[in-house]
Amino acid sequence: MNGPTRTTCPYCGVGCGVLARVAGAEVHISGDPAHPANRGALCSKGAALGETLQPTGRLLRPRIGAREVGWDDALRKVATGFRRVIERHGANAVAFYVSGQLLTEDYYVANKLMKGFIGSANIDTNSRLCMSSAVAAHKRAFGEDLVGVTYEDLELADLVVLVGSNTAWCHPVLYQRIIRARERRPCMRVVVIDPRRTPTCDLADLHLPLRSGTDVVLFNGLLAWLSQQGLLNEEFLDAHTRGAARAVLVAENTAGSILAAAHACGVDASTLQLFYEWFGASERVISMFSQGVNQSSSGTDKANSIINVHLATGRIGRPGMGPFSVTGQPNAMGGREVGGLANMLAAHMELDNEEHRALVRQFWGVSELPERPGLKAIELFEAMYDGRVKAVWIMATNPIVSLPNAARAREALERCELVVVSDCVAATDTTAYAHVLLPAHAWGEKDGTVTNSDRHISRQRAFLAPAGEARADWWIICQVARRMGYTRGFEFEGPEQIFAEHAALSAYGNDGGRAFDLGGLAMLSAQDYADLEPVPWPVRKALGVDERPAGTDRLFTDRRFFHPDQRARLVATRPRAPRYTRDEEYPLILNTGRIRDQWHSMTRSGLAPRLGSHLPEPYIDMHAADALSFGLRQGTLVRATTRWGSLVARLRTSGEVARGSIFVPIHWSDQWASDARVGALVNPAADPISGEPEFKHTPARVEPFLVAWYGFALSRGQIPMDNVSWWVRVQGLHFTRYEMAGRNVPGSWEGWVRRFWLNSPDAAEWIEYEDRAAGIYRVALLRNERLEACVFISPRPDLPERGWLAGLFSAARITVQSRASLLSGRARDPAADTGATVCACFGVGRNAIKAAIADGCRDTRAVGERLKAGTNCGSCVPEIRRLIAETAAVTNDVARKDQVPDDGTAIA
Ligand SMILES: Nc1nc2c(c(=O)[nH]1)N[C@H]1C(S)=C(S)[C@@H](COP(=O)(O)OP(=O)(O)OC[C@H]3O[C@@H](n4cnc5c(=O)[nH]c(N)nc54)[C@H](O)[C@@H]3O)O[C@H]1N2
Ligand SMILES: Nc1nc2c(c(=O)[nH]1)N[C@H]1C(S)=C(S)[C@@H](COP(=O)(O)OP(=O)(O)OC[C@H]3O[C@@H](n4cnc5c(=O)[nH]c(N)nc54)[C@H](O)[C@@H]3O)O[C@H]1N2
Ligand code: SF4
Ligand SMILES: [Mo]
Repeated sequence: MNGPTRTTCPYCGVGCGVLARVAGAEVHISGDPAHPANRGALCSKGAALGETLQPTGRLLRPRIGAREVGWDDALRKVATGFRRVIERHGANAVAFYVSGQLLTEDYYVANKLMKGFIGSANIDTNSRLCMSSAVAAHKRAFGEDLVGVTYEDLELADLVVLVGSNTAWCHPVLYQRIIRARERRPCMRVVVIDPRRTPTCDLADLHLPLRSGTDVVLFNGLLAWLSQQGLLNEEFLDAHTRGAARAVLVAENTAGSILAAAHACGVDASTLQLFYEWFGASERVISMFSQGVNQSSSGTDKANSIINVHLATGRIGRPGMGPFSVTGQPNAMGGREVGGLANMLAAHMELDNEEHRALVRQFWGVSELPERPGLKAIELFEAMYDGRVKAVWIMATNPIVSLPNAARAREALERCELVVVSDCVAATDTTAYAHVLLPAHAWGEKDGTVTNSDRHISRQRAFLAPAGEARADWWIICQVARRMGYTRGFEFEGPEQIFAEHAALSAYGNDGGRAFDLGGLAMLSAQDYADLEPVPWPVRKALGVDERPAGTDRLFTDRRFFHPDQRARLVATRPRAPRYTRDEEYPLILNTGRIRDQWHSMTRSGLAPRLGSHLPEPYIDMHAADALSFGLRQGTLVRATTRWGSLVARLRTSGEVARGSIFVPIHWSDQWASDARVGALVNPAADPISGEPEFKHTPARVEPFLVAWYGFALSRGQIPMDNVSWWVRVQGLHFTRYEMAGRNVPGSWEGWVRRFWLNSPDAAEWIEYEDRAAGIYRVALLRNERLEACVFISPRPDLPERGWLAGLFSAARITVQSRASLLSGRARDPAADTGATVCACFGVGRNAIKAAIADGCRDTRAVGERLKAGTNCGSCVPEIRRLIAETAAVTNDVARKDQVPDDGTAIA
């Protein structure tokens, strides 16, 4: 067995270091204790990476249409296709749509090709949907897109404010770092500002469930209050900022008193006052914000209203304080560095800055550069829709799932003359529309760098041979560039050469006026690059002969900002209502976001059985009282509809969602469910400054989706789902699970099952049970004493739990005892049925945890000691705590009439 490869997690922007050890056909994954982001910890997604590396489903060879072709044919097709469109319609008729999941090196050459050589700025990225409001706010406040803090600052803070961030699920290792820090320093307080009561609130001393979209009022109110209390840092404001007086005046005029602000935000005035007082009294404050802030038609103002209160109190550039926009994707930050957004140039230089353009022209050796921004994501798809853009190359993103108004995006691709898609996976909702498909390296094969949320540049290193004929994204781009005739500028032979050029550009003509400077890394040898340790930028060129270039943990320590006058700006922010608000026809607000164990459109995380068991299905989460008033029951199917589209999913009443809104997770595409692409429902409004879509606020309505039967199947083989009205597919260990429902009851269930689903002609053994009058049918299929498949049908959604049955697929043979209980779906020994997974790391189920609690485990520590649950990544601790609280409530015999009965559906 070889030593482990040190690499970086391909999921979230925390950017954890990972050790990957290849042992035969298996890859063992663990956290890298030497990486500053995680110091050895991993969350459930990172820990399950080993389960996602199988070749099943990979795109292995280039394709033109349905035909597999050689690389040369595919590359030539792309190059000539793009050339032809450019010759006929000009450079602005082509576009790239790229992603924060590319490596910096891939991203750099994509940007260079489009802006430097093709001569259009039509390259935009899915970061437009993610970070662009933060980018715009940073530029307004600091003169450059800068995140000043380091993760350590979170641990040093006395007050951590989490705004629009479900940190526990979306940045789990950071969340654990906050928890640990608070254990060490109990004086630390945590405030969560989110309309939902998310699992992140488990840690919160205070939760402000503000009305969706009202963050600017809340922070304007804080600014006004700080000013009234004489808590502004006048010295700092005078010496290092501009715009304070106006910002305060506008804040006072728009937020008014605490009472008025509380009213507008729909929160309790005394709670709001408490938050303001804590903020006022804590010098060391971190305000960490994410998509509840960015993904809004006032996202840029929301972010500036947060930055304002830090500037106004001078709480920036020192340990334990500052505004902190966390990045989502593994290389969202790297993409901003290379200029992957349509309104940036490269290396934090600006398109509309003549001096910057001149520098980049010289550096790239080109005579012209676009002077105006290209099309931003939504505009880009609109331009495809109406024919202005005729050729597009999509890399490492799945827009048919992730764009707002996704049905329109699909039509746009249908209308586009040439759609090229680079992906690692063959079947995605987007690859279905590609004329040319290019197979890219996946994680484990990729080799390059990424930058995480606190500016640490880390290496992703390859430890696997590429699957099939997959190639590096940078290689693919350079090959197309050369075939388009750009023979100079794309001769790179490895990612280290690209990185060196990127680093050199960042230092080119940079006299300190641009913070983004990797001058110290521009001369790395191939070996230095191979060995590169995580380092936070800026990494300036060392001046002394023996000095090694060092990174920079914290920015703004010298109180110098990057506007020409070196002062920061407070931006006067006026609250605006979301673009579309609810009305009689659409009385609810649709909020969308993430769940703990899935990543975006599930092309990777969907493959890992242990990630599929926590929340296996899409759902519509709603307040129990609203459910009652709309006549909907937990566990039944519900259709949610907006002016743009609709979906069908099971109803959940978790208690997390406030009245008047619903929450739907973003992850399910057409590959995994019949009708659950939430992007199809999202309105197309965007922030006027950043162009970031309003993913968190679309007026919606709900109604029952009536079906005649519910069912599920677990099967070793695939089962076609074309004869059902609704389905979801879940990857299990040695089986696939299908949740399904239908509007028509077949004459004979047995006939139906044999004909459509389990048509096995061989000598498999059938065990059946049917209660025709009750509409219940159950069948199990055994082959060589192993469970091959089972199907459960009922007119109601109260089917047996799937956990115990799922475990039978790992059994070498089905014992006589389990045969007897197979069709009941319940183990005879209740302890054998551990229930739906809560702890993904150790595969501990809900029933097992409940049993431990009943047996005397009264806190999460005791549960951890007994079952290990919650002791690895810790992301399930909030859920375990809730189970403990529920059990306590039950044993205290508290009458809980409002509780919706547990109907046995799989959703915990
Ligand atoms: N498990 C998992 N982790 C991920 C990802 C994933 O797919 N799965 N994706 C990664 C990516 S790319 C990103 S961008 C991040 C996103 O990380 P987060 O931003 O933490 O995740 P979201 O669930 O999109 O949204 C955060 C919260 O915003 C709240 N919100 C909605 N409207 C408002 C509002 O008006 N004001 C406020 N204050 N809050 C509001 C929502 O209720 C939600 O809880 O996660 C990253 N990490
Ligand atoms: N409703 C709603 N929609 C949202 C959001 C929301 O909160 N609500 N959030 C938005 C945000 S913040 C984000 S970041 C986006 C994410 O949305 P997407 O970027 O569309 O989501 P992914 O599923 O990550 O898509 C990545 C694709 O690239 C492929 N891929 C992975 N690695 C590589 C690689 O190295 N090379 C190549 N060529 N391909 C690769 C994957 O197989 C997958 O098909 O979703 C946005 N959409
Ligand atoms: S927190 Fe989890 S998903 Fe994010 S980088 Fe770390 S291990 Fe990966
Ligand atoms: Mo994101």
